Amino acid sequence: MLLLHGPNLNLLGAREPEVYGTETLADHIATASAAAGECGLTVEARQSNHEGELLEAIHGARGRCAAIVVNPGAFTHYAWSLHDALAAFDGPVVEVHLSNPNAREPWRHTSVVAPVATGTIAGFGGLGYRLAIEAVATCLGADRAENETVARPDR
Ligand code: CA2
Repeated sequence: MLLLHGPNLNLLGAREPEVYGTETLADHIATASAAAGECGLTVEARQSNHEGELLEAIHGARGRCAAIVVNPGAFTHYAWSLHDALAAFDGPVVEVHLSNPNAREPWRHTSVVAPVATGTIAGFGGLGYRLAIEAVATCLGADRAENETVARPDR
């Protein structure tokens, strides 16, 4: 699965710890990778400050990655190109935010990613990544069970 981070999240741990915590991006990737390992999944982590690079990463995940966990940073609130790219991805998409954008400035209350995400986890800090991986694993497990039922309808 693809774990994607947007702009400025490479600076985590360096500033605004009261909002985003003291953990670094590497810490969150380690949390997600450990949780994924427990579920038999592997994590491919990418971060970019450039919208086009995030789009390329999403396109590159098509047909190759089972799911996407994405914290789009401030692109969450206006990058419709991310919305369109994620809409073209065939698999669970979990939107993660360290803070709770709905409890912050009004401009953070809109997510253009949320309408194309399977679900959103926000406000739980680094725990959100573990919760996101558990959600992905559950979604993928449910898909697998459904396919088995279709493939073997007599069982
Ligand atoms: O809460 C989140 O995870 C956000 O996606 C973080 C974004 C923010 O624009 C979203 O509204 C919510 C910003 C990340 C910026 O991170 C920094 C970390 C350290 C220093 C400066 C910025």
